[in-house]
Amino acid sequence: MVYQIYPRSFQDSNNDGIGDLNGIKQRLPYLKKLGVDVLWLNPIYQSPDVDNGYDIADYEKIQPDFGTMTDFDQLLAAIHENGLKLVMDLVVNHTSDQHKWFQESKRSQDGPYADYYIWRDPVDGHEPNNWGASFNGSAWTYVPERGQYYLHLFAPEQPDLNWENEEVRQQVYSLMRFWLDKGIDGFRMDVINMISKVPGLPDGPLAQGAVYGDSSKFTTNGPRLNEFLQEMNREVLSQYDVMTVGEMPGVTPELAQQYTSLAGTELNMVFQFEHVSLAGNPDRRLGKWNDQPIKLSELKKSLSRWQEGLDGKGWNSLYWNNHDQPRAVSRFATDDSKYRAKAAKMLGTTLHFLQGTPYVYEGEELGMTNAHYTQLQQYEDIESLNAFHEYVEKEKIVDEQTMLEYLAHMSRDNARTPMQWDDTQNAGFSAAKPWFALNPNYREINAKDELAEQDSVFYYYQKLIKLRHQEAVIRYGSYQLLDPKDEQVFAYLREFQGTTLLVINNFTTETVERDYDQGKGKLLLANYPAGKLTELRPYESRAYLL
Ligand code: TEU
Ligand code: CA
Repeated sequence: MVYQIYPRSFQDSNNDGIGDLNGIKQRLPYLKKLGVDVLWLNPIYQSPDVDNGYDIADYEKIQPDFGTMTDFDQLLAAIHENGLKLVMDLVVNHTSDQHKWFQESKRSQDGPYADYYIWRDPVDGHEPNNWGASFNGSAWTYVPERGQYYLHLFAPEQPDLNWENEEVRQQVYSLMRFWLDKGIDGFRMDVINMISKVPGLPDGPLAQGAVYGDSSKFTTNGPRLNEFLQEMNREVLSQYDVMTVGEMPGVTPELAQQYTSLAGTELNMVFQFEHVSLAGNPDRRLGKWNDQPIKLSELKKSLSRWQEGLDGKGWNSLYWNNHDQPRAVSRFATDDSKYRAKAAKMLGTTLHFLQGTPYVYEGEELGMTNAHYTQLQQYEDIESLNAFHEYVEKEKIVDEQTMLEYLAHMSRDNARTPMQWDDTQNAGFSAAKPWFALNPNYREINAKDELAEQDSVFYYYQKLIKLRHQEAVIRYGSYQLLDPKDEQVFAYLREFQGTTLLVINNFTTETVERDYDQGKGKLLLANYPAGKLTELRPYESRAYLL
């Protein structure tokens, strides 16, 4: 399994309020104890931090806040000494506007970097097309020096690289080799299915009343994507013993079969977005911003589609959480203190017994929750702040209170509060004021308490991770969903070489009766002490080997 670290929020070692590489090194014993195989770090490269490191100014330098290249080399060595592996974030759909390639590119229409980005002439004095950017506003920004617009699918400070340019691709391969030659063990590739755009860059469909068109049809899974990934694999990845996971908004199981095919010519796995996009706003202009619960039958349908779609053909990555998603226990179950720990274990069971590689995001193994902020000033993330300004203040399509509720439910900042190590000041994250406020519940939810309590979420995750290493049926078994329409229980079977695993999860605060013939099995794991065979208590979770 892979454990994701958001370096800014994990552990501060020099008390400047910002997590850093030495902090990660100090916490390796904790990660070892959990049973982690691989660590994935969010970007640690030099960056003006408009989007917390997803805007890279120099791919071969460490962001000074996080430490030095020597700190990095020592961290990597320590990770390997502990028998763990390290995967780095590769952000090459776009760079920072402060990157020297862009600084040169924006100067004039000729010169060695002129064609490194996607530049277009104005059309009738306007943007070249109607595309909106992910963090609101137009996807185009005008540069008077060139008399042209450049494309940025995210913030204006994140110009998209022009992958049609062979030299750009070679530059990317070269920076990949720089890190691989240091001995890292793979890459998580940021929005890697957005690198090939449909030629002509046609206008996108407009939702009712929307200001900008939706570019996704023309910017995800584009015509040259397979070709680019195969080239990258041939020239770089296949020369090393590494793992890869491509982040891919809008990917389908059919496409993921190609990208993660067992033939191994592109990537090992992808992050798909289906199960974290199930509840959108009925007003399509508001996109992901909503405060609705997810219907269990839909969640089951979506996860099952991926389980079946990739079985024997590709490989799934399994996640509830990452740095872009609200906390799973708050979103898919409950963070009410009465049930929180049970619910966190139940979600862990549901995910970890599926086929694929599980990803655990820092603090998920403690059952950390959403921050429940109520004021705009408490937010920091560019996506959240821009959305509020756009929809509440500019377009006036939602009122302030409602939008604050949407932020509390969906903001990426819910995932980015500092790690809760103990109940001392600043939760043991730092002696200084943290760069971003702690979730005030760190006195009740923290690693120190959980390590001292045998029945904690932490030790439950430890068991889940261990069981996957022990039981082949968890790793390789085929998958069958039971009772697809059941809105309370998520139950499924896995089967491998004559062994069957039955997994039962109550997603509600009610006690329900269910009979799956569990009496015939041997209990493998449960989040409650033994009870009545067919009775499932609130958020109860059980796994049996039949
Ligand atoms: O996210 C890609 C992505 O699709 C985003 O739109 C993300 O889903 C969004 O935050 C959720 O609404 C990646 C990174 O994970 C994210 O942190 C970056 O901001 C983004 O790319 C740009 O690099
Ligand atoms: Ca620090």
